[in-house]
Amino acid sequence: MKHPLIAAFLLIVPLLLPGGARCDEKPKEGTVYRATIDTDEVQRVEMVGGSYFYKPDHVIVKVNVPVALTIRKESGIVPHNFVLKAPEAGINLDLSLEDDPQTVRFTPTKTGSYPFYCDKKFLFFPSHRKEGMEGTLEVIP
Ligand SMILES: [Cu+2]
Repeated sequence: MKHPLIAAFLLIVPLLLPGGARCDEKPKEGTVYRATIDTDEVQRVEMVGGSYFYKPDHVIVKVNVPVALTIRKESGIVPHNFVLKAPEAGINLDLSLEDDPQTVRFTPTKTGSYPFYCDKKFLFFPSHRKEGMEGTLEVIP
């Protein structure tokens, strides 16, 4: 028979699983968003991150046109972030997502496909990125 402490631990672990109750919010398939250039020459993108997704998770923008990315976190206690490291394209983003939207600005200087992801990880569980919290910024001519 199991030690009572182990039994208690096994009971508690599911309660601590990040986002367990919110899995249904994850889109079944990826979503693509193709940015348009506003009259002020800015490409505006809105995004939500949560357990374990970004929506949209495939964003298409034009090269050498400023991007204003407004991103927020789905409600809940699980922390998430947004990491996009593409120094070759002039992009270096690493921000903690908040419930309130925040806007970051950057200008992609090189065409290509660049991954973004959440690098949060809870104890011995797989990283959020491994759980599917990643996407692609596609920079087109
Ligand atoms: Cu995350």
